[in-house]
Amino acid sequence: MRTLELLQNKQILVLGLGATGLSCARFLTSQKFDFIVNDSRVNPPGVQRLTELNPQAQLITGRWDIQAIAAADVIIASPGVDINISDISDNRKAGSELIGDVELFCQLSASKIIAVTGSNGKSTVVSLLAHIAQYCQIDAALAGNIGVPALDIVDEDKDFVILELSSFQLETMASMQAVAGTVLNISDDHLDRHQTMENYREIKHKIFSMSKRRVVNREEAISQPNDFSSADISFGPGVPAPGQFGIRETKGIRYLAYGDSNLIACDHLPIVGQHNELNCLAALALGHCAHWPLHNMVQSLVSFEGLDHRCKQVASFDGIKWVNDSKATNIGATLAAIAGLANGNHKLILIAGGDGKGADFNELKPALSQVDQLITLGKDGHQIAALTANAIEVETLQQAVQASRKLARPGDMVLLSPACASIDMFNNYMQRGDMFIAAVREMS
Ligand code: UMA
Ligand code: ADP
Repeated sequence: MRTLELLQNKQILVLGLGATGLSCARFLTSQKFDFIVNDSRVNPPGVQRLTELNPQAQLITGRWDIQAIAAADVIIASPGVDINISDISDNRKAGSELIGDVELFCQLSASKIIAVTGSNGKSTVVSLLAHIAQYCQIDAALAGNIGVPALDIVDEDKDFVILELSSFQLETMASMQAVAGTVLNISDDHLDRHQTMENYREIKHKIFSMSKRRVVNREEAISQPNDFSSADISFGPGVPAPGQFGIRETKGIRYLAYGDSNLIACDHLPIVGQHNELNCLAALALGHCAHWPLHNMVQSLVSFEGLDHRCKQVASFDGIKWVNDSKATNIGATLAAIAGLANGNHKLILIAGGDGKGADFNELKPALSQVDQLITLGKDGHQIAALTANAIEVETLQQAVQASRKLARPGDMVLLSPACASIDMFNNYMQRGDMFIAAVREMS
């Protein structure tokens, strides 16, 4: 770990006391820095743990403390805290530093970083990279938006750190120098915070200016840097040019491919759907930029089981398949699930709805023609139901599961892929997915 000038003899303020705030508190305490924590909620989740960690730490809750903000030399904001609100932006003193925990990590860590952002697929790709690293016996750790605050691993001094980065984290970053970075894709998400797609895209694209090699989705213009060129390494669903990653069909079999070489038949991949083929290509391209051995990386793909709550079949009874895609918290993810799972041979029943985070649901409309029955719930369920004539609106997830059971016939598939965040009805997407599984199992 490098030493850090930034924090020496400074007034340090941590905003937010969730996983990130606690991780900052742990780090600052271990390095013997004094600090204040401010959380605008009355009873934030980490109070007890902060007291155990550092009984001297000053905690202010229930409001943003304008005086503490004005006095701070360094403000470390949690990703969920909107740094553009006036309480924060209007009251900072001139010359103060406003950073996130990942920025601090990047200034401290000497590990080589592989950085991944995108609207969808981040957790899948970083977990796949961690799986590949383990298979190839590469010393690597996983951190960031995946759920491990970056500072929690800063003293591990790994050869590689694989960082999952959200737009919220990128917003407060400037000095990362990743060996490779990618924007997997961009679709409407978090516009309640970022306001416009232009702004959201600009924040996502910050990853490119902080990466030595850029891994680019060549099929999606919005994800590409403005100066995208053949010097970049690209991935996409088409046949790859030399030095690029893509898909090639040979004698009726589709393969992941690198330039002229077919690497592995897509049928042999354990995670399904075209979106997961792209995720595999992106992971291979990132690993390749880090000089990981391509042959071993490809071998490792077959043993990657994918993550829970992402297009996973969770039950099959009476000939009906039940698929949990609770992590589909935006329209792009639900579009990918429908594209991957709709199939003229069976009826598809889709359960959707929740908190749409300001998204324009019209983008869902064309894909709904592949859905035989739509069942909606939640805060914005009505908006989704209004897109099609064949929608049923329900109050609870249990009712949605019961209604699906009544409608489904042997051979059909029921897919929970909400296109919305879960916070209007559940603690998080995991709880939503677990409750779906419980309701389905109860019926079986
Ligand atoms: N808080 C306030 N005022 C606010 C908002 C939040 O005081 O207006 C406080 C809350 O009371 C709470 C704390 O801030 O005490 C929570 O901070 P946080 O929302 O930043 O959450 P953390 O627990 O620190 O988790 C964050 C990420 N959360 C968000 O970006 C919302 C986690 O991503 C991440 O795993 C973790 O840091 C470690 O890096 C979660 C997420 O939902 C999974 N990410 C979004 C997504 O994937 O779409 C971006
Ligand atoms: P993130 O970490 O970006 O939220 P996840 O890997 O957790 O991504 O997947 C979130 C949702 O997006 C799931 O519903 C998953 O099926 C879907 N998904 C995964 N990869 C892609 C992709 N490349 N394009 C579109 N949707 C995807």
